Amino acid sequence: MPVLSRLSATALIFGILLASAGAAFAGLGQPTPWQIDLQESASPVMDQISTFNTFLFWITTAIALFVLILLAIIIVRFNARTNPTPSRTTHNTPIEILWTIVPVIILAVIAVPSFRLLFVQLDVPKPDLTVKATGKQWFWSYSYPDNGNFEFDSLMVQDKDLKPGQPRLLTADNEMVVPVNKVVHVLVTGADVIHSFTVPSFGIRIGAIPGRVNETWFKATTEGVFYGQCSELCGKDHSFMPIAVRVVSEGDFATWVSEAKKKYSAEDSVPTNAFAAAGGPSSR
Ligand SMILES: [Cu+2]
Repeated sequence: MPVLSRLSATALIFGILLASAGAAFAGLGQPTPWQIDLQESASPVMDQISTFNTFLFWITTAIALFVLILLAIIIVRFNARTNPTPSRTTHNTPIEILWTIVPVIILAVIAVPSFRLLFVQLDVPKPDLTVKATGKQWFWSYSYPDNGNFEFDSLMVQDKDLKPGQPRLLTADNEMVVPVNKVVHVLVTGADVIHSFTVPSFGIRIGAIPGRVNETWFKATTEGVFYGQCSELCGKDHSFMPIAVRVVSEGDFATWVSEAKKKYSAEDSVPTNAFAAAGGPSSR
Protein backbone atom coordinates (compact mmCIF):
# COMPACT_ATOMS: atom_id res chain seq x y z
CA MET A 1 0.00 0.00 0.00
CA PRO A 2 2.11 2.95 -1.16
CA VAL A 3 -0.42 5.53 0.06
CA LEU A 4 -0.40 4.08 3.56
CA SER A 5 3.36 3.75 3.82
CA ARG A 6 3.80 7.31 2.59
CA LEU A 7 1.24 8.47 5.15
CA SER A 8 2.94 6.72 8.04
CA ALA A 9 6.39 7.89 6.91
CA THR A 10 5.15 11.50 6.90
CA ALA A 11 3.69 11.09 10.37
CA LEU A 12 6.94 9.56 11.63
CA ILE A 13 9.05 12.40 10.18
CA PHE A 14 6.66 14.92 11.73
CA GLY A 15 7.02 13.18 15.10
CA ILE A 16 10.82 13.20 14.93
CA LEU A 17 10.82 16.89 13.92
CA LEU A 18 8.50 17.70 16.81
CA ALA A 19 10.69 15.87 19.30
CA SER A 20 13.96 17.42 18.10
CA ALA A 21 12.52 20.92 17.64
CA GLY A 22 11.19 20.74 21.18
CA ALA A 23 14.70 20.21 22.53
CA ALA A 24 16.01 23.11 20.43
CA PHE A 25 13.33 25.51 21.64
CA ALA A 26 13.42 24.60 25.32
CA GLY A 27 15.02 27.18 27.62
CA LEU A 28 17.10 26.57 30.72
CA GLY A 29 15.48 28.10 33.78
CA GLN A 30 12.96 30.14 31.84
CA PRO A 31 10.57 29.75 28.91
CA THR A 32 11.66 30.76 25.41
CA PRO A 33 9.62 32.01 22.43
CA TRP A 34 8.12 29.12 20.42
CA GLN A 35 9.05 26.61 23.07
CA ILE A 36 7.09 23.40 22.57
CA ASP A 37 8.84 21.06 24.97
CA LEU A 38 9.66 21.05 28.68
CA GLN A 39 12.25 23.50 29.96
CA GLU A 40 15.77 22.11 30.05
CA SER A 41 16.68 20.13 33.13
CA ALA A 42 18.91 21.44 35.92
CA SER A 43 18.27 18.73 38.53
CA PRO A 44 18.38 14.92 38.76
CA VAL A 45 14.58 14.78 39.25
CA MET A 46 13.95 16.86 36.13
CA ASP A 47 16.37 14.60 34.20
CA GLN A 48 14.11 11.68 35.06
CA ILE A 49 10.93 13.63 34.26
CA SER A 50 12.35 14.55 30.83
CA THR A 51 13.33 10.95 30.10
CA PHE A 52 9.90 9.71 31.17
CA ASN A 53 8.23 12.41 29.05
CA THR A 54 10.19 11.34 25.95
CA PHE A 55 9.40 7.68 26.67
CA LEU A 56 5.65 8.49 26.87
CA PHE A 57 5.91 10.61 23.71
CA TRP A 58 7.12 7.63 21.68
CA ILE A 59 4.53 5.26 23.18
CA THR A 60 1.67 7.65 22.36
CA THR A 61 3.14 8.30 18.90
CA ALA A 62 3.27 4.55 18.20
CA ILE A 63 -0.34 4.09 19.40
CA ALA A 64 -1.58 7.06 17.34
CA LEU A 65 0.22 5.78 14.23
CA PHE A 66 -1.16 2.28 14.71
CA VAL A 67 -4.75 3.57 15.02
CA LEU A 68 -4.22 5.90 12.05
CA ILE A 69 -3.01 3.02 9.89
CA LEU A 70 -5.97 0.81 10.91
CA LEU A 71 -8.38 3.65 10.10
CA ALA A 72 -6.74 4.23 6.73
CA ILE A 73 -6.97 0.51 5.86
CA ILE A 74 -10.68 0.51 6.75
CA ILE A 75 -11.38 3.68 4.78
CA VAL A 76 -9.55 2.46 1.68
CA ARG A 77 -10.41 -1.25 1.61
CA PHE A 78 -13.77 -1.51 3.31
CA ASN A 79 -15.77 1.40 2.00
CA ALA A 80 -19.18 0.78 0.37
CA ARG A 81 -17.76 0.96 -3.15
CA THR A 82 -14.78 -1.43 -2.85
CA ASN A 83 -16.55 -3.77 -0.40
CA PRO A 84 -20.27 -3.78 -1.28
CA THR A 85 -21.18 -6.91 0.76
CA PRO A 86 -19.82 -6.43 4.28
CA SER A 87 -18.81 -9.35 6.48
CA ARG A 88 -21.30 -10.27 9.24
CA THR A 89 -18.65 -11.43 11.73
CA THR A 90 -19.45 -10.27 15.27
CA HIS A 91 -17.00 -12.13 17.50
CA ASN A 92 -13.37 -13.14 17.27
CA THR A 93 -12.05 -14.57 20.54
CA PRO A 94 -8.27 -14.36 19.84
CA ILE A 95 -8.55 -10.70 18.80
CA GLU A 96 -10.71 -9.85 21.83
CA ILE A 97 -8.13 -11.43 24.16
CA LEU A 98 -5.38 -9.55 22.32
CA TRP A 99 -7.02 -6.11 22.57
CA THR A 100 -7.51 -6.65 26.28
CA ILE A 101 -4.04 -7.99 27.10
CA VAL A 102 -1.99 -5.59 24.96
CA PRO A 103 -3.33 -2.38 26.59
CA VAL A 104 -2.78 -3.94 30.03
CA ILE A 105 0.84 -4.64 29.10
CA ILE A 106 1.28 -1.07 27.77
CA LEU A 107 -0.15 0.38 31.01
CA ALA A 108 2.10 -1.83 33.14
CA VAL A 109 5.13 -0.72 31.09
CA ILE A 110 4.14 2.91 31.77
CA ALA A 111 3.25 2.36 35.46
CA VAL A 112 6.62 0.93 36.56
CA PRO A 113 8.82 3.96 35.64
CA SER A 114 5.98 6.29 36.62
CA PHE A 115 5.84 5.01 40.19
CA ARG A 116 9.64 4.92 40.39
CA LEU A 117 9.69 8.62 39.45
CA LEU A 118 6.99 9.41 42.00
CA PHE A 119 9.09 7.86 44.77
CA VAL A 120 12.17 9.82 43.68
CA GLN A 121 10.14 13.04 43.89
CA LEU A 122 8.52 12.28 47.25
CA ASP A 123 11.44 10.70 49.07
CA VAL A 124 13.55 13.66 50.24
CA PRO A 125 17.24 12.66 50.52
CA LYS A 126 19.30 13.90 53.48
CA PRO A 127 19.14 17.69 53.03
CA ASP A 128 22.16 19.99 53.03
CA LEU A 129 19.94 22.99 53.64
CA THR A 130 16.30 23.84 54.26
CA VAL A 131 14.44 26.80 52.81
CA LYS A 132 10.88 27.63 53.72
CA ALA A 133 8.78 29.25 50.99
CA THR A 134 5.51 30.91 52.01
CA GLY A 135 3.01 31.90 49.34
CA LYS A 136 1.16 35.14 50.03
CA GLN A 137 -1.24 37.28 48.04
CA TRP A 138 0.77 38.05 45.88
CA PHE A 139 4.42 37.41 46.57
CA TRP A 140 6.68 34.80 48.15
CA SER A 141 8.60 34.93 51.43
CA TYR A 142 11.67 32.79 51.97
CA SER A 143 13.20 31.88 55.28
CA TYR A 144 16.42 30.03 56.01
CA PRO A 145 15.90 28.19 59.32
CA ASP A 146 19.36 26.58 59.43
CA ASN A 147 21.29 29.68 58.34
CA GLY A 148 20.27 32.19 60.98
CA ASN A 149 16.52 31.98 60.43
CA PHE A 150 16.26 35.28 58.55
CA GLU A 151 13.24 35.84 56.33
CA PHE A 152 12.60 38.14 53.37
CA ASP A 153 9.90 38.92 50.83
CA SER A 154 10.36 38.39 47.12
CA LEU A 155 8.24 40.63 44.90
CA MET A 156 7.99 40.87 41.14
CA VAL A 157 10.04 43.60 39.48
CA GLN A 158 7.75 45.92 37.47
CA ASP A 159 8.30 46.27 33.71
CA LYS A 160 9.70 49.80 34.00
CA ASP A 161 12.33 48.70 36.54
CA LEU A 162 13.66 45.72 34.55
CA LYS A 163 17.37 45.75 33.73
CA PRO A 164 18.54 44.44 30.32
CA GLY A 165 18.34 40.66 30.18
CA GLN A 166 15.86 40.32 33.02
CA PRO A 167 12.76 38.41 31.92
CA ARG A 168 9.42 40.21 32.20
CA LEU A 169 6.94 38.85 34.80
CA LEU A 170 9.60 36.45 36.13
CA THR A 171 12.19 38.71 37.74
CA ALA A 172 11.96 39.15 41.50
CA ASP A 173 13.57 41.85 43.65
CA ASN A 174 14.95 39.41 46.24
CA GLU A 175 15.81 36.01 44.80
CA MET A 176 15.87 32.78 46.72
CA VAL A 177 19.58 31.85 46.77
CA VAL A 178 20.89 28.30 47.09
CA PRO A 179 24.25 26.58 46.64
CA VAL A 180 24.93 24.41 43.57
CA ASN A 181 25.02 20.59 43.86
CA LYS A 182 23.44 20.58 47.32
CA VAL A 183 20.20 18.91 48.32
CA VAL A 184 17.77 21.72 49.09
CA HIS A 185 14.80 20.74 51.20
CA VAL A 186 11.93 23.13 50.50
CA LEU A 187 9.13 23.55 53.03
CA VAL A 188 6.12 25.13 51.38
CA THR A 189 3.08 26.71 52.96
CA GLY A 190 0.48 29.36 52.22
CA ALA A 191 -0.34 32.36 54.40
CA ASP A 192 -3.79 33.19 53.02
CA VAL A 193 -5.07 31.09 50.12
CA ILE A 194 -3.66 28.12 48.22
CA HIS A 195 -0.65 28.93 46.01
CA SER A 196 1.75 26.57 44.30
CA PHE A 197 5.55 26.61 44.35
CA THR A 198 6.84 25.61 40.93
CA VAL A 199 10.23 25.68 39.22
CA PRO A 200 10.09 23.79 35.89
CA SER A 201 13.85 23.29 35.38
CA PHE A 202 14.10 21.63 38.81
CA GLY A 203 11.02 19.50 38.16
CA ILE A 204 9.24 20.70 41.30
CA ARG A 205 5.67 21.83 41.83
CA ILE A 206 3.91 21.61 45.16
CA GLY A 207 0.85 23.20 46.75
CA ALA A 208 1.34 26.03 49.26
CA ILE A 209 -1.60 25.36 51.53
CA PRO A 210 -2.59 27.50 54.53
CA GLY A 211 -2.38 25.51 57.76
CA ARG A 212 -0.10 22.80 56.51
CA VAL A 213 3.51 22.43 55.47
CA ASN A 214 4.33 20.50 52.31
CA GLU A 215 7.82 19.47 51.39
CA THR A 216 9.77 18.91 48.22
CA TRP A 217 13.43 18.92 47.23
CA PHE A 218 15.83 19.68 44.44
CA LYS A 219 19.53 19.53 43.73
CA ALA A 220 20.50 22.18 41.21
CA THR A 221 23.32 20.93 39.00
CA THR A 222 24.07 24.23 37.22
CA GLU A 223 24.69 27.75 38.48
CA GLY A 224 22.36 30.45 37.19
CA VAL A 225 18.90 31.89 37.76
CA PHE A 226 15.92 29.60 37.46
CA TYR A 227 12.41 30.97 37.22
CA GLY A 228 9.01 29.62 38.05
CA GLN A 229 5.54 30.97 38.72
CA CYS A 230 2.77 30.40 41.21
CA SER A 231 0.80 27.56 39.65
CA GLU A 232 -2.44 27.61 41.61
CA LEU A 233 -5.00 30.27 40.77
CA CYS A 234 -4.86 32.45 43.89
CA GLY A 235 -6.48 35.77 43.09
CA LYS A 236 -6.18 38.80 40.88
CA ASP A 237 -2.38 39.08 40.93
CA HIS A 238 -1.73 35.37 40.56
CA SER A 239 0.32 36.01 37.40
CA PHE A 240 2.56 38.49 39.18
CA MET A 241 4.20 36.43 41.92
CA PRO A 242 7.20 34.83 40.22
CA ILE A 243 9.66 32.46 41.84
CA ALA A 244 13.30 33.30 41.12
CA VAL A 245 15.99 30.93 42.38
CA ARG A 246 19.64 31.92 42.05
CA VAL A 247 22.04 28.99 42.18
CA VAL A 248 25.56 29.97 43.20
CA SER A 249 28.83 28.32 44.31
CA GLU A 250 29.20 27.27 47.94
CA GLY A 251 31.55 30.19 48.67
CA ASP A 252 29.18 32.75 47.13
CA PHE A 253 26.33 31.25 49.10
CA ALA A 254 28.20 31.70 52.40
CA THR A 255 28.92 35.33 51.47
CA TRP A 256 25.26 35.89 50.56
CA VAL A 257 24.07 34.33 53.84
CA SER A 258 26.26 36.63 55.95
CA GLU A 259 25.06 39.69 54.00
CA ALA A 260 21.44 38.55 54.02
CA LYS A 261 21.50 38.06 57.80
CA LYS A 262 22.46 41.71 58.28
CA LYS A 263 20.27 43.09 55.48
CA TYR A 264 17.04 41.31 56.35
CA SER A 265 17.30 41.62 60.11
CA ALA A 266 17.86 45.39 59.67
CA GLU A 267 14.85 45.54 57.37
CA ASP A 268 12.63 43.65 59.78
CA SER A 269 10.92 46.74 61.08
CA VAL A 270 10.60 48.35 57.65
CA PRO A 271 7.92 46.90 55.36
CA THR A 272 9.34 46.02 51.91
CA ASN A 273 6.54 47.87 50.15
CA ALA A 274 3.23 49.52 50.68
CA PHE A 275 1.41 46.33 49.81
CA ALA A 276 3.11 44.34 52.55
CA ALA A 277 2.51 47.22 54.92
CA ALA A 278 -1.18 47.03 54.17
CA GLY A 279 -1.14 43.53 55.62
CA GLY A 280 -1.35 41.29 52.56
CA PRO A 281 -4.72 40.17 51.28
CA SER A 282 -7.08 42.96 50.43
CA SER A 283 -9.41 41.29 47.93
CA ARG A 284 -9.91 37.80 46.59
CU1 LIG B 1 -1.18 31.97 42.35
